[in-house]
Amino acid sequence: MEPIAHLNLEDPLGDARRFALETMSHHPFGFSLPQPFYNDERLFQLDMQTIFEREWIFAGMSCEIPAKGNFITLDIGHNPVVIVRGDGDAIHAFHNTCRHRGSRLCSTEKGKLAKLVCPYHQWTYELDGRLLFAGTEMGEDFRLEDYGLAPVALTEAGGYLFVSLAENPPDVSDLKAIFDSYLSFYDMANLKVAVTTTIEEQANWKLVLENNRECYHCNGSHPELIKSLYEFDDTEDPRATPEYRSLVARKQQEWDGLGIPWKMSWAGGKRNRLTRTPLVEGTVSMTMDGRAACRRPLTHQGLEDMGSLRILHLPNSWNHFVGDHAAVFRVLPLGPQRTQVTTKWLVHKDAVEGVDYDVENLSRVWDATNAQDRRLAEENQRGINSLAYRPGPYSPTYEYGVIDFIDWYRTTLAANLGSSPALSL
Ligand code: 3BY
Ligand code: FES
Ligand code: FE
Repeated sequence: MEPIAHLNLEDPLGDARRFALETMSHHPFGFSLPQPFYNDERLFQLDMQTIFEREWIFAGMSCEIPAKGNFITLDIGHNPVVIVRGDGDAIHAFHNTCRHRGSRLCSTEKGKLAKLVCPYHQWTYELDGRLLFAGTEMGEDFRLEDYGLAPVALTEAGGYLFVSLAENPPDVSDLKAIFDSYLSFYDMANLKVAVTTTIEEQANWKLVLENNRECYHCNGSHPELIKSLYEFDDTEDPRATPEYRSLVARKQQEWDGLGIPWKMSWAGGKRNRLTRTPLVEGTVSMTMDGRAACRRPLTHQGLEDMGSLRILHLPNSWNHFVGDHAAVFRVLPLGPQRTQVTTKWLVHKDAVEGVDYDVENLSRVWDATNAQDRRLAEENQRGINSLAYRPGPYSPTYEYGVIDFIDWYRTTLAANLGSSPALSL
């Protein structure tokens, strides 16, 4: 496909780009960002161009499209994307826009179809994107093969689906390796979504991520979550108490004996982190009573106390896998101060609702936690919008995860600004 020409007469983001590069080059390490990064429309657009249209974005799980013709959609800013399973287990991702006059093709979040048929004038595409039918009135020179759907880069890693809108997406081999190895332990092809929630937070996407990257606020804000989750973000948390460290050592020995992977792994610098941490002693799941919410395990092995496998994917996902279910979170920016957060609770596909699990019990802890985090992020945004806001220091021990996220953000922003011909100064 021809590259898309950008209207660049006045270079509307030129100032934003210069501001971002200039500010980032002086920004003190370990401090929150200057105000415009959290609330300005132009810097938001810059984030979309340099991060969300370039990096690998968590889209969904392959178990959501188990059969040929199953699809899911998502919007990355103004870019509707559709992911569909085709022949022979192949998964395809496309820009969800018709090659006739651009209508969006699939308008629901998920579904099943035999072909991709445009609702406007019924141009019809094969599941691999080839245009099959465009009526009989397109003129003699019209060639179906010139109007296939525009592909979007897709990576499947351990049952996760990532898409990148970039022409040359970042290398992803290390991501694939760690996801495939960690998640092979789970029956990923045989999971299903038990329930999904989508909330909109009136806060910049980076505030949603920053809030997730620390548990400084957990004791004060998350009474349900701290019943099962320790405030330590990983097994090397600098604040970890001797009791926690000895619990970690004990559990790791136990997990080694059972063949349950737990080692902390990184990919893409600070982009991905996978690690298993113990749950609060006496609990095996993120539920109100700490007991499993689903009788069917996620693994082939059965229901052991396997703590939580915590998966971080920047810029837009965090995840918890406990023995009986998983909670996967997807963040998509909607505007400078608006962010969509979608949570999916996964269980084994053979688990029967009302018999093996109860949706309310399954989702209660993270439903409450999401609502609490939403209020925190929104209050954070309101205060940042003040004339008096100045970047403030992150705690090196309590907020090292936030420091890592901001460091990833500024490095990625600078690298992508510098490397993109369309965006270079
Ligand atoms: O568990 C999480 O996903 C993050 C880390 C700590 C706070 N927050 C709930
Ligand atoms: Fe899709 Fe016309 S816009 S068929
Ligand atoms: Fe929180």
